[in-house]
Amino acid sequence: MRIDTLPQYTKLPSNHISNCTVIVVDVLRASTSIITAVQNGAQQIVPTADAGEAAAVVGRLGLRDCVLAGERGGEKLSGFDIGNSPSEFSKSLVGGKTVVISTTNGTVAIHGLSSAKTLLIGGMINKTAIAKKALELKNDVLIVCAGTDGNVSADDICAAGAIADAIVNNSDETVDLTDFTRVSIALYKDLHDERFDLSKTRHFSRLVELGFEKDTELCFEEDVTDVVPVYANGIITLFR
Ligand code: 3SL
Ligand code: MG
Repeated sequence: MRIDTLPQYTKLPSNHISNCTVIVVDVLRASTSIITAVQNGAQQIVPTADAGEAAAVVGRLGLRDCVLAGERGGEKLSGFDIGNSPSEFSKSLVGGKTVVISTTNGTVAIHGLSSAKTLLIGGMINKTAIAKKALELKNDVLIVCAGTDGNVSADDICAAGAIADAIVNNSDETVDLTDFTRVSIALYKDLHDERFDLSKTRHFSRLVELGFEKDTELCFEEDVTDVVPVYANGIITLFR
């Protein structure tokens, strides 16, 4: 098995990913919110790239069974039920419901990677569970960091490294790692051993400025859940 890592989301030709397990990582915060929503019993999650489309989907499905979630610039979109803080996707709110979500980078990346053989949503909170699932699937893995506003985001690189490290640690066979995957594992280990200060990085510090410090802590908790969300046919559900 080979693990490659893309530092930031960019459109890829379908044939590049049609035989791969792709893991999308937007650790701050879309991936973590989506994993939390699935963990808390959301029946399905509909990610949309566009905020207007999200509202239209809710209109079509009927408001009573839907939760409309999303952000732009980190802040809740006007008229939406909730923003993009993982803690907002509580059991009492999302249990048994359809969550329609639109975020600046994460949901755009999920859409753009839909031609993957299998498309999984990863973060720190499910790093070992997703690593084991990727090993079960036996295909080459491409970890795609969503990035922030078209830039590389160190938070995503650390989480990608955490997932790649978990794959290596749970594999019985030698795993072939590309150079950037090795870089991401090294950054994750530096974060883990407090040699790298993520709080100084751009997206992390912006979220703290906006008052979302608690989210940055939640998003970097490791192995909180075994839930692995999968995206297929326009919806995210629990991978079984
Ligand atoms: O870009 C995204 O998809 C969001 O996760 C960004 S934020 O953390 O909600 O600002
Ligand atoms: Mg992000």
